[in-house]
Amino acid sequence: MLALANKKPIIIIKLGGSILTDKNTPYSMKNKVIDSIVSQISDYYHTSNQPKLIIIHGAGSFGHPIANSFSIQNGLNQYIPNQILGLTKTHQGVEKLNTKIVDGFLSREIPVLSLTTSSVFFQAESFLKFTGIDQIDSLLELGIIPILFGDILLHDSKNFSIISGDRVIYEICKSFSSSNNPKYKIDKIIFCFDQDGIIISNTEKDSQVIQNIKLKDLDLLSLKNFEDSIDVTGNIRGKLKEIKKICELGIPVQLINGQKPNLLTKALRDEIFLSTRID
Ligand code: IP8
Repeated sequence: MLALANKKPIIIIKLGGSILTDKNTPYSMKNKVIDSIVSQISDYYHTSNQPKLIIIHGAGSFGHPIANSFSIQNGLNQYIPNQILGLTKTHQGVEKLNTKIVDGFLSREIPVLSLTTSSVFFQAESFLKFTGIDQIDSLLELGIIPILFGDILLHDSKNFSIISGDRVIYEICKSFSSSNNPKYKIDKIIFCFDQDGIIISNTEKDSQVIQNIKLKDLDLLSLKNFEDSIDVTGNIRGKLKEIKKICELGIPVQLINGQKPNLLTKALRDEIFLSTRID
């Protein structure tokens, strides 16, 4: 087996739905932000072949409002009219956002390929099955950036729910951290969202970005409330739950404002700027 030092580094980038879309207006893209993010990643890809990248994006207004209107996150409910059609429309919404992102990279000559999350994840009775790690491995070996996304999740016994992009990241990290995966190690995860980092509020009026925090102190934070948009995977609190699990694997996490120009480039190059680092 390769020693840890010989493993090739990977950075995972999460593109939050809040930066790609206007979460409160169904099916609305933030084209300027998408272009900026795609061009920063493309420049990085052209100028550095290490670390390798994996991209995961959220659903934003292409997934959350429709999922919520058919209560997809809560599973099969025979009293909700057309719920099964809503399930398929939820998936197709996220596919549309995915196509926009993939097309952006291809038009800049960057080889990316999306793996449909609902085809490589399946909820078995007592555990979540993930069958995509060999495909991700092959894509990375070929110099292709794999892209996955938050999606619907099929269950056994005729049911379904939603899987968030954050959970997808955790499962990929878990697979790469296991001893069966000798080739790669995840260096860090960059979460791009619409705030400068985790914002804590000391008082009603006074709030600040917390810049460095240890995993063990995460639960002590008094978070500023941002529960203002429809989010079937739990807003910042839901995300922090998955982030905590990722940090428990020993992988550092950085939360950055993906709407501000060039911050993703800075994060990829490990430059210092206002953001939250958790380790
Ligand atoms: O935006 C949610 O993924 P997230 C996926 O990463 C759907 O939380 C379909 C709502």
